[in-house]
Amino acid sequence: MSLKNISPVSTAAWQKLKDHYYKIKDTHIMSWFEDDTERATKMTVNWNDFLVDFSKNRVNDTTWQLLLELAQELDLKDAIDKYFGGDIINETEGRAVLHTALRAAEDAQVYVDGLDVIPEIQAVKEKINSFSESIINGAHKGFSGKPIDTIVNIGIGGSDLGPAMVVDSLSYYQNHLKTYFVSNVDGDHVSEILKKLNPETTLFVIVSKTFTTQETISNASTIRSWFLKSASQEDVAKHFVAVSTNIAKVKEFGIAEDNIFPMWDWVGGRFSLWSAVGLSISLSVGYENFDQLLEGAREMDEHFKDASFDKNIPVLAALLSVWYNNFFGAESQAVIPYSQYLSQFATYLQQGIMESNGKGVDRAGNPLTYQSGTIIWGEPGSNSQHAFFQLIHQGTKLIPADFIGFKYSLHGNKDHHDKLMSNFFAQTEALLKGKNSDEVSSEMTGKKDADRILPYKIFSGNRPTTTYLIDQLTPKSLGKLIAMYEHKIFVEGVIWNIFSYDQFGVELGKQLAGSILEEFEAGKILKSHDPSTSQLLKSYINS
Ligand code: G6Q
Repeated sequence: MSLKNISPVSTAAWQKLKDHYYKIKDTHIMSWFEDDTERATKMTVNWNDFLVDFSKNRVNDTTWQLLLELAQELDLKDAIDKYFGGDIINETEGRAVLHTALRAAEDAQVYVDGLDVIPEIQAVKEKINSFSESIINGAHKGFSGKPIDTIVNIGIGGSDLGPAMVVDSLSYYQNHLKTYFVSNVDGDHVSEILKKLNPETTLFVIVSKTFTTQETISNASTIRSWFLKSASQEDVAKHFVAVSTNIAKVKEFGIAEDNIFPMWDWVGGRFSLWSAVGLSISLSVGYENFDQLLEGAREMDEHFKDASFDKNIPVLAALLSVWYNNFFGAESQAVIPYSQYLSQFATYLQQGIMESNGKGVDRAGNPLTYQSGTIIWGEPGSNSQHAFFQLIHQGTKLIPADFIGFKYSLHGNKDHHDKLMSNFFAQTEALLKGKNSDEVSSEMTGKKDADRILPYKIFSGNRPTTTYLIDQLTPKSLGKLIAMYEHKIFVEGVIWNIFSYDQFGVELGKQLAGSILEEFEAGKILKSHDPSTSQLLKSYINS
């Protein structure tokens, strides 16, 4: 069954939220803390090794109650059942959305078209396990008899961002293999990586669900030609494997069936790192750690499915996001991990969040009359404090931010970790409380130009943050965190009454690029273009 089609703006809760917004829009969060000494504990969810503190947000008890009413009126519960149950909720592409099945328990049953998909998932996992083991322990040899020491993932979008982010985030757990990612069709990208490689000891993992993606096939072909300069066609089997649903195309490329790791059309690219798309993760950190990542995601799936909405982390996070997006008119949200390991986390989330919910038509086919989507951005702290934090603290825009930090560092340098975490806590406190003119003027007493400078030194505060305090960055906790954002995306899509799992918005540019490439091949302009593009194409063709 498909998702229900209910416009959020037609609900009673939406109207109540509008009225409520006008009542509380200027209230300072600090005044709510003063009125309610229990606020911090009441608005915190302690779950597993996660402490999620929502209390530094521009919400009071009534806001939460109305947001939860909105979720009820839109029948979020029914949507969650359909999501996990394998219903065709990706209606515009006629597919189920079952990345959750990839991390379901071995004895679970998940049906697609009447077929339980868990046994096939388990079979692919076993293949990932044994293949990873043979590469890591050196049993698998390259064409000259040497063990593999380098992995290159060739893919783009969902076939690159997830594995690249996880491998980087888990680099503490990385084994002796070196891992590179080639994605951009920019030939300089692949050339720079090739400079570092020895064909005798490198394994190439071509990841493409469709196996028709221009960037990936171009990079894979360039790499295969480079490889064949030192090796023969039979050696390809020892050095190239593929992850795809398109077995025929992979074979046509010259990869043996044994070297293909299947995936399924019910796994969306941007949610596919849990499938064989994550092969480079398993190779880099070992299958056990890959399995722990999946286990963490499964625990978050269970929390999302089972916890009541008022204690449900992804539900609360999504409701807050809607609150800021649709009532406060916030355009963007920042994600600031206080861990250098998570430096690619916001980039990864950009695809998941913006490709899923950057939609302008509702589930009835009508243009939206309200905002959807959120612009996501961020960089690790403390670096970002010295970069864009000024705008968050004193700029004119409202930027709700997620702060993600860990109680224990991985290398155990307590001195550094305390410094890092003191910044982590200080920033959210500063964003909350700000600094008023009395505080500034007492600090500036007797200083030259004190009166003139005073307004520039005031911080209004009341800038919302949610704190995710997690015990430690492990494969399991990372799995939980990624799955949390996946479910947040889902809930937001349900509320906005949109289809989150297609991505037609990336098609038009691809089509036009194809026809422009034909013009380059012909050496002249063949089609009609707008005047600006014509001028630019002429300049390029004549260069
Ligand atoms: C993600 C998108 C997109 C996709 C890439 C790569 O949800 O579908 O980013 O992952 O375009 O596609 P292939 O895996 O088919 O090469």
